[in-house]
Amino acid sequence: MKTAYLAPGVLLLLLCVVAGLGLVGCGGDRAPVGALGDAVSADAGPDTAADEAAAPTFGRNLVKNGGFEMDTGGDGSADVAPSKWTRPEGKATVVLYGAPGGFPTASSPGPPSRGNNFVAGGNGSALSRLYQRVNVSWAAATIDAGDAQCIVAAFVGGYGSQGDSVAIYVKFRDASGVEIDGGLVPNVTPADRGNKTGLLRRTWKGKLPAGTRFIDLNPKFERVSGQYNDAYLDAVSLKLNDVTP
Ligand SMILES: [Ca+2]
Repeated sequence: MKTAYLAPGVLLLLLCVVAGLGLVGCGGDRAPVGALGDAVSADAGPDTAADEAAAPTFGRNLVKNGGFEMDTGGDGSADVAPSKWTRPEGKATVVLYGAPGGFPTASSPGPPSRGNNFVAGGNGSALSRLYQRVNVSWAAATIDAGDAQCIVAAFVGGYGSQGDSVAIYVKFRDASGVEIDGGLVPNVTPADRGNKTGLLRRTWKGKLPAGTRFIDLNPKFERVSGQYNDAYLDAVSLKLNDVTP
């Protein structure tokens, strides 16, 4: 299921598309970030019921089941929908690290605290999407003052030299649900991974536009080769920081 020829032209096209998309963000940069509570260890752990019940605050991961640990991961062929996410398209599925067939293992490049599971684009799904809406109205005063920084991070990756990849489209919406701006957590190419199976960290950060009340996360898994969509995702986090001068 993992053998197919990836035309170099296809890969180049993908790179161009991603580069182009990067130009339409809302001014946020995608440089590595290390300050402002963006430590890797703080956003890559397994989720718990206590995590979910806690009130949202600045500096805290606001994504539910961002580590995909709420369900029992399958072997990749079994369809396991991730809790707290909807699937507008395709069948992205929860998979165990180390599942047979060449999936990422506990020792592949990936989150330092990866838990048991990640999500793959799924069997027979050329295009898979996940969706989760995060309510940030609790931070309205800081957002409307222009002092709320948003950081979205995830580990994204793929299989060997194959070009299947996932990027996260981020949409900022006002109280009426109207999209007012957006950002992109970029994908990882086979070249980025050194043609090795695994996941690398990608981030997007920027200030939220005044009026933002909801942030939509839309991971998009795109298959380039083979029958199986080997775009991999784990450790999704979204944090707000109060950067009031
Ligand atoms: Ca995980």
